[in-house]
Amino acid sequence: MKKRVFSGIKPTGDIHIGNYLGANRHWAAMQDDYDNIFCVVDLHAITEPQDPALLKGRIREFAGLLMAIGIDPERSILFVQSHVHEHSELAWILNCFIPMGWMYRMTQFKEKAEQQREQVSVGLFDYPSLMAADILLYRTDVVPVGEDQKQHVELTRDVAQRFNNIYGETFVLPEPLIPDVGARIMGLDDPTKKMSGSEEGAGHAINLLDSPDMIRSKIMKATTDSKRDILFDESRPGIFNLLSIYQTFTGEDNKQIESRFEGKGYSDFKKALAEVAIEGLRPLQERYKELTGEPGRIDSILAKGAEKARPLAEKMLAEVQKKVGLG
Ligand code: ATP
Ligand code: LTN
Repeated sequence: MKKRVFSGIKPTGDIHIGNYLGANRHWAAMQDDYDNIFCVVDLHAITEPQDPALLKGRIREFAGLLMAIGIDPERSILFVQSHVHEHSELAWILNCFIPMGWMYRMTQFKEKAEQQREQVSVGLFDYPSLMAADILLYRTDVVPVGEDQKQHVELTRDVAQRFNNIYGETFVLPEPLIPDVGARIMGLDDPTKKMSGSEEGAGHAINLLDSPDMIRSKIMKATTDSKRDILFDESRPGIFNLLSIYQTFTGEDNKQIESRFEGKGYSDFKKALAEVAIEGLRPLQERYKELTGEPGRIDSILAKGAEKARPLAEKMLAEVQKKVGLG
């Protein structure tokens, strides 16, 4: 029996190379080794204000992009979170087993709450409980995510363990799986901040559907420093980030890359990086165009995905309800 993988992506902003290099590309590459479930987490998206028409379009766009990256609906279940209502129901039950103190420690909430101040919703605070429900509903062993989600997977383990201690073996304890390189791609305009779909600045992120000219322009304007050498030096976050992006696209090691650019300037390196990124994204952009050319194709794949996910989720939720004494 293969181990179960579950991961999710929130349909907000645009999918950027941080998502792709840190998470989605690994999901596609590991499909044959695991029993996979991938989810477009629209209920997580509404923890922050969304335009309804835009959100609806993005859910489809994100699903299409995941397929273009290589998620194969024949080999993996791909569905939309809100199509399987058991996610919300299990999240409520888990809410009642998560101490407030654990939630207060979540750094992603602290960062977002600081930006949003009094606009911040209870849903955003409770986000990790819904994420725990996503993972625990499917007896997940492995959760491939970027570095920023590690704390949420750890909280999921903790609540699973707590529930199991009270009611006996119920949930599988999941492990996060974090890539060695690319786990934390930083913003091009500010390499001290994680590249994020919620940042507004035009030069912040390279999006998966960006044209070659957009990619060139964003990379040429990326923030570096006043030094010259092109070295993997973590104390120089701008050039370090660009080198990491180069490395994740090419798969070459540090030494190979450093020697290729020895004696060259930042501008030469940036030009080379832009071409590597353009070529790296071209195949998936072409596949995306093909997929969206057929009306209804993505919707029908998502409907089938939900049909496959639903019986698994129903079974787990029924077991939990019974143990807790509901109904
Ligand atoms: P936001 O910053 O708006 O909350 P996001 O851009 O981080 O959203 P998510 O949907 O939260 O996007 O993330 C999807 C996946 O991509 C997660 O596994 C996450 O860890 C990973 N990821 C997101 N940003 C990066 C990044 N800058 N570097 C590496 N991985 C990332
Ligand atoms: N919180 C995650 C998205 C997400 C997720 C999940 C990832 C929601 N549910 C379950 C893995 C497993 C994020 O912001 N990237």
